[in-house]
Amino acid sequence: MEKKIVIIGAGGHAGVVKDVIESDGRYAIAGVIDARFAKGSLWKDGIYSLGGDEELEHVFEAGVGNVAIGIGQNAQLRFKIYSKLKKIGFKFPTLVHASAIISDSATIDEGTIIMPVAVINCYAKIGKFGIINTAAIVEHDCRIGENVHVAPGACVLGGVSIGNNSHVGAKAVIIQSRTVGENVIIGAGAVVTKDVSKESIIVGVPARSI
Ligand code: JB2
Repeated sequence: MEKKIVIIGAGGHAGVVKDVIESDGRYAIAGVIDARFAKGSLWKDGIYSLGGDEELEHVFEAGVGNVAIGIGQNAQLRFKIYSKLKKIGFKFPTLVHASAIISDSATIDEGTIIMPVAVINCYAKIGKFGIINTAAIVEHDCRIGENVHVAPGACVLGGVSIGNNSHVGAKAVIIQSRTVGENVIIGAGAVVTKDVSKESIIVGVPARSI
């Protein structure tokens, strides 16, 4: 019997997460949790809303033991939701789209979602509940912390370290062996050539702090 999973959030990112779950093939989607959609209303493609966050404990007690965080845009919110769901007892499977290429020697922690045609090369390590988004590349030996979002088309070259809660913008490039601190935002298209200290926002080519 397929195991059941619930998606938290029902916006744009959740739609891609739905596709990943279906492509991954190990879980049946029980519904979405989002106060924006009334309980019992159709979300999309035969998937219904189970109500808002106040329904989470009932959903868990009803036998839906797995969860996917379907909110992409806000790292703080993702962390808050992760902590709440963890307390209830949900499991956070790693979900991988069938088109992604992942080295056998790479490790990916719980709740991280690997989107279509992403590549994760050898000995890379990726922390909890992150997003490796569409067509992103995480090269060999990278160390990616928890709750990191590598946005579509970004390229993280070999041996890079990225701290918790950081965001690598779409099509950004981080040159090999650089270290990026926690809570950093790297703008879309930036080329990071130097180490980046925590809490910074950096943009441009070559990337500079703003
Ligand atoms: O606390 C919450 C909560 N806060 C917002 N609990 C639950 N269960 N749901 C919450 N939401 C819901 O997340 C909102 O009601 C909304 O439906 C959804 C966020 O949808 P939105 O489309 O605004 O953002 P997103 O995170 O799905 O997608 C953004 O980030 C992605 C990475 C967009 O910028 C996408 O284009 C981008 N690819």
